[in-house]
Amino acid sequence: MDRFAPQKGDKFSFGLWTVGNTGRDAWGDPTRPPLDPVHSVHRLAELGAWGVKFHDDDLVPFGSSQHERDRIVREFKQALSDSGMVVPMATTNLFSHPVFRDGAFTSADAAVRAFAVQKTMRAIDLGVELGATTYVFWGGREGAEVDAYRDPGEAITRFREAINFLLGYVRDQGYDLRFAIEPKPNEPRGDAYLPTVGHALAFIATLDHPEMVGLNPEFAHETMTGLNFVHALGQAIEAGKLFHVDLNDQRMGRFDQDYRFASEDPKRAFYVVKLLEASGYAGPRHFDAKAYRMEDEAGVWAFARGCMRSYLILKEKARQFDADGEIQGLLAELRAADTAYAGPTAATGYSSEAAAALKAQSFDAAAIGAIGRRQEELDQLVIELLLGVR
Ligand code: GLT
Ligand code: MN
Ligand code: MN
Repeated sequence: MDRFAPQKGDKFSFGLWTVGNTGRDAWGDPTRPPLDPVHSVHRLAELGAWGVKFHDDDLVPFGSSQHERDRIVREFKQALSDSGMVVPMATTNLFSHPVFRDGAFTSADAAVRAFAVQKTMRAIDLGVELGATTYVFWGGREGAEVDAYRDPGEAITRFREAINFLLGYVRDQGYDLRFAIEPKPNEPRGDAYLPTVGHALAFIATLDHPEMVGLNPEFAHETMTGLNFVHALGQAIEAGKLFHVDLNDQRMGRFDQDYRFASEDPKRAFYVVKLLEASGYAGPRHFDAKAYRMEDEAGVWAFARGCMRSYLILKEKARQFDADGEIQGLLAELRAADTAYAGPTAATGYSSEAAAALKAQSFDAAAIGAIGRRQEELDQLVIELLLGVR
């Protein structure tokens, strides 16, 4: 058996918008026809995926009648039950329609803000009807090119109003649903509000029910501007806020490329997988990526298979890292040196006694921490592991 063949237990998921991406970009028309959601569900299930996600409009085209909506939902539910696929997450398209040209929740126009909240309540109903327990908020059009009119602080206030209102709605309906905010620095806006994991974490703490709201960090979004996604992920995990994750790949300083997972920077992807697997994160391993524009439908499925295989290969590499005697020996030596100090520290928590003891402690600054950090050795071992010679 192929040991890198994905299984349902691996919890891999894709968005309808990812495999269904038609290759349209700012300079060119679609290169592939749209995929029928029912077809995508079946193909993903055959490839070993576990879940499928959607924006309201990916499943039920904007402006559909109630009758149309009901037919689409019925057929989609049938496809889910026939294929054994689940819908762990859903979201709202608040960026495609021209009404959102200058924002949705943060639009300066009160009618647009209200419409965005209404659209989201309906989309939440749809997501919950299909089984979603996580709801993603990516503020696609929440941003600006010009700061002459809207006060950026007021935009945050408006964003908070909308999220608080929607938290109230979810509680009122008795839905089992948590929110996950997805930061992004720019694109399609010149600059987006809530641009990074750190900004979003600070925002969450100001909400009415912060315990219901976490993060959906995306590899490409932190990487675009040169931030370290592994560090962003680590901070989200440490804060207990990793509610969902968008995996893909990306080169720094480019537009949001959304490449196949691990295709550009397998080393950083390795650390992402290693961290996720060690963290106890039990949510979807979601690929928010798309096939290259030059591909046809066969290329789309090759892309989807590639995302999942690379994840599993890197998971195997993470296991090797944990089992490698030389690597673990080196780590143990470093740890032994790092934990040898037994004097007063901040780790005990503050007390006036602890403060007095630490103030009085004598340190030989020339001697402590003076060993080489052996990161050259360690990094080379990781590289050799990844290159397959260990
Ligand atoms: C869009 C965006 C993604 C978001 C999706 C959810 S839509 O493709 O680029 O990062 O996760 O709204
Ligand atoms: Mn992206
Ligand atoms: Mn994303």
